[in-house]
Amino acid sequence: MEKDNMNTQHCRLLPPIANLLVIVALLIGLGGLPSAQMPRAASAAQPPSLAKEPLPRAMLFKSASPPLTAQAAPQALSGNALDFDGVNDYVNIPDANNLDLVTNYTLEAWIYPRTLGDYEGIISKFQTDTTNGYVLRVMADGRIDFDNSKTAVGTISTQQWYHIAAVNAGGTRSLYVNGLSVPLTGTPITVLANTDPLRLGEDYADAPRFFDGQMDEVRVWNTARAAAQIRDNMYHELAGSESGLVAYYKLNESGTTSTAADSAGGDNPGTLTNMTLPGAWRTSGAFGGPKNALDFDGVNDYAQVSGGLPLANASITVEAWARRDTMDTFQMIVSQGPASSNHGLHVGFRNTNVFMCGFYNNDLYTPAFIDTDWHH
Ligand SMILES: [Ca+2]
Ligand SMILES: [Ca+2]
Ligand SMILES: [Ca+2]
Ligand SMILES: [Ca+2]
Repeated sequence: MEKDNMNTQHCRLLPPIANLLVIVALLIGLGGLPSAQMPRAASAAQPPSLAKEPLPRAMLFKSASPPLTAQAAPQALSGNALDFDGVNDYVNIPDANNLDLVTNYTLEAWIYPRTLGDYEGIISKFQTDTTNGYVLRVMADGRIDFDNSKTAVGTISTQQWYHIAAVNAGGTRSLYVNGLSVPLTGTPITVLANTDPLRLGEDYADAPRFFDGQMDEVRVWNTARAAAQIRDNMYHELAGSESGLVAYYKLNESGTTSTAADSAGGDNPGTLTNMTLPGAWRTSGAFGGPKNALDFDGVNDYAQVSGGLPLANASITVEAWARRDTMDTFQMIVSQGPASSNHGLHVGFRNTNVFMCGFYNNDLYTPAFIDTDWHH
C-alpha cells in the first residue's frame, strides 16, 4: 500500500448511533470530500494514533433519540397506505378456497395504530361465531393476538409503524415484530376452513372490533415463512409472484378508488367499506421502522471486505451509525492498512472516549463522548 495522503481531514460525529455494539450502515465513498474545515495536523513522531488537535465543538452534533426508533415520516418506497377510522372501516375480501388456510400460513402487515382497543382486527377470517378462521389482532394493552395466542403486554404502542408477521407452522405459532421473534402465550384456536370473508381492519362482524390507524403491505401466504424470509422482505414491495403468496395488498391506490388490488394473482381484490375517500389513502410511513444492525462482541468480531479500498492520495468519506456497549476502550468502526505512519486508516473511539479518524500516527479527534448513545 502506498503512502496514504490526504490534503484535509475532518472527523465529525453527527446525530442519531461495545465492544462496538452495532454498526447500522457503512459507506466509504471516494472523491467526495467537501471543502476544508480543519487543517491537517502536523505529523510528528509520537505514540500511535495520538492526535494533535481536537475538533472545535461546533462541529459536533448529538441527537436525543437513536436512529432505530420507528418513524412516521413518509417513505416513498412503500407508496400509499390505507387509513382505517376505527369506527366502521374495513376492507372486505370474499371467501375463496385459496384463502382457507388451516395448517401452514403466514400473515404479514405494516401497521400504525392510532389508538389500541381489544381484539381490533388487522387480518381476520373469523367473522362469525364458531367459524374459527385465522386472525391477527391488536389489544388495548399493546398485546398482539394471533389465533388467540398473545404476546406480552406492551409489545406495541400507538403512533408508530410496526411490521407484524404471524406464522403457523403445522400448529406451532410464531410472531415477529419488526423482524424479531416475540413469545406467544395461550393455546391457539383450531383454525378451520370456512365461508367467512377475509377482512382487513375488522374482526368478528357479529360484534365488530375495528382497527384504528393505518395499514400497508398486507400479505397472506399459504406457507410458514422462515424468520430470515420475513426479515429479508419486510422493507420492500414484492413482485407478487413469490411462491406461496396467495393475497397481497400493496395499498398503493389513491383518490376515490374503492378497490384494494390483489397483487398476487389479482383473484382476491378487496372492497373498501365505510371508508371516506379520497382521505383514506395516505402517503405511507411503512418501511420506516427499525432496521437490522450488526452486533459486534468487542472480543474478536469483525467483518472484512476483501481487497480493501484504494485510499492513497484519495479523498474519502467514511459514514456509519454506531453505538458502543461500553466506554473507556479502543473501539474501531472502520480500519484498513498496517500500523505504520500515514498508513492504517482508523475511525472509531479511543479509550479516552474521544472519537478519532485519520491515518496511523496522524489523526484527528473530538472531545470525549461520555455516553453509549447512537451516533452517526
Ligand atoms: Ca403501500
Ligand atoms: Ca371457504
Ligand atoms: Ca390472490
Ligand atoms: Ca367510516
